[in-house]
Amino acid sequence: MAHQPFPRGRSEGESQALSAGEPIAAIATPAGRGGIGVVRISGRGVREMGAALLGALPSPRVASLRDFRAAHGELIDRGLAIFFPAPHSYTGEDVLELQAHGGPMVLRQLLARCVEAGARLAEPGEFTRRAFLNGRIDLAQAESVADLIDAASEEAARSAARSLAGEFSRRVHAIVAAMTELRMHVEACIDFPEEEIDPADRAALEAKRVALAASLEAILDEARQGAVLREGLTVVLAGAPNVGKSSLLNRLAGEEVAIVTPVPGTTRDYVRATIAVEGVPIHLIDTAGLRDTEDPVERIGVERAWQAIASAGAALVVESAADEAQPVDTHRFPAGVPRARVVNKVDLAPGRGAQAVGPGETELRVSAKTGEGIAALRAWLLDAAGWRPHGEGLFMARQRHLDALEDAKTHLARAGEARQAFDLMAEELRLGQHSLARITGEVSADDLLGAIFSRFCIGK
Ligand SMILES: Nc1nc2c(ncn2[C@@H]2O[C@H](COP(=O)(O)OP(=O)(O)OP(=O)(O)O)[C@@H](O)[C@H]2O)c(=O)[nH]1
Ligand SMILES: [Mg+2]
Repeated sequence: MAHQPFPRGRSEGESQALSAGEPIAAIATPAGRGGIGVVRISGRGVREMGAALLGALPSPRVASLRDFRAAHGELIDRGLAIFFPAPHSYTGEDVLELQAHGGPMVLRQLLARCVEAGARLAEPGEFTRRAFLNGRIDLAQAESVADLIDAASEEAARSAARSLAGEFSRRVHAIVAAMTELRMHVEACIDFPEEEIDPADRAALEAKRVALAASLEAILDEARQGAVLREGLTVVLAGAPNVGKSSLLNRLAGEEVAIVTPVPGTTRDYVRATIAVEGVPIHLIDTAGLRDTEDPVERIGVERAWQAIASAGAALVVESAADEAQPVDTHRFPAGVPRARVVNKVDLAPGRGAQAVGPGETELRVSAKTGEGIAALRAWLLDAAGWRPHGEGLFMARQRHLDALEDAKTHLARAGEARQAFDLMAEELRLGQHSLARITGEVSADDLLGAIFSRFCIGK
């Protein structure tokens, strides 16, 4: 776990909760049976509870084999107990971890024993929330705990781990420091009449501002890429019946997700599958073939297909090289959404289907049957997601972080426009700093914290 590199997180109304340090307990391992299961307690009175449960409190940070006993002395289990005295613990409070056998009954009894001894059940994310409130980690790091747990690909896990280690926060802090310096420089100018300010000084100020804007843009770019890794892209497969949309979905997913038959109108509902392309989650939606039909069920399917098209982040407009062209009304596709013409079944008609490609339109020739062209299709999907291959790791950023960085960028640009009005410039810089401070949680509102931590799992 990271040391304490940053000022401690604070928010109005939180200070009581912090000083209270009510003891909380939770099963920290997932539900179900496993080799081991962990019950964790944190807060006031942990020492006494530990002594009652274990006979005596183990030495700090030493894994000690102990009997875990019920109130009346009966044995619940035998396992390892580790005591982490405050402030050197996950939450910054006294923490006791009990590693028992991972059976639901054992863990439930242990948890009940902790509650009986005075702890209350922890809310989702409450341990991590305390870690934040006690300054063990900042808000961006706390969020990356959840991201690391939820990571769906190695790349996502790596970037979450980097954020958790504080790399993202350090970069944000470096920018805040540069902004503070610039602001001091600007404020020093406020008291002088315009004509007394040395033009060289004025140029130095502008150079600093431009350099700052560049580093802000760089971190924003990395954060955007991190967000791609986290959110991915939703892509709809659309086109006339029987062109091979479902076959393409199955080919991309590597398994038979959707039903494929030679009968036009096979797919009537949407079928979803999420694939990872270089770690980027691509959420594919296969839809009913677009055509006018009397069949009431298929009709609903076609309506749903149009809904999926309207909300997707990118579209693959599939047609068949082997069949008569069945044009799809691409005017009904939302403008500005990346779109590719995918000519499928090229194994049947290698030469056919090639058409003049309009500006900004991509044509991909593929075969769901043989796999031809699928690599290029995957590459197109990555590109549409906004992904660029990176040598270095990224930060696992959330929309909240991107918004704050964008805000800071806007204020910095406005500071540039303020030109000689130094007081306006200083104010914009102050607002920019404030936006950045929201990322690490140095200024944060209670409702924001509630929104962030409530999405955690219990015991974290
Ligand atoms: N030879 C060849 N046949 C294909 C290819 N892709 C799909 N097919 C065949 O085309 C037929 C229709 O495929 P589907 O994947 O069900 O087509 P669809 O676009 O999902 O059709 P609907 O759900 O009815 O809209 C099936 O018989 C597939 O086996 C391909 O690349 N090559
Ligand atoms: Mg289908």
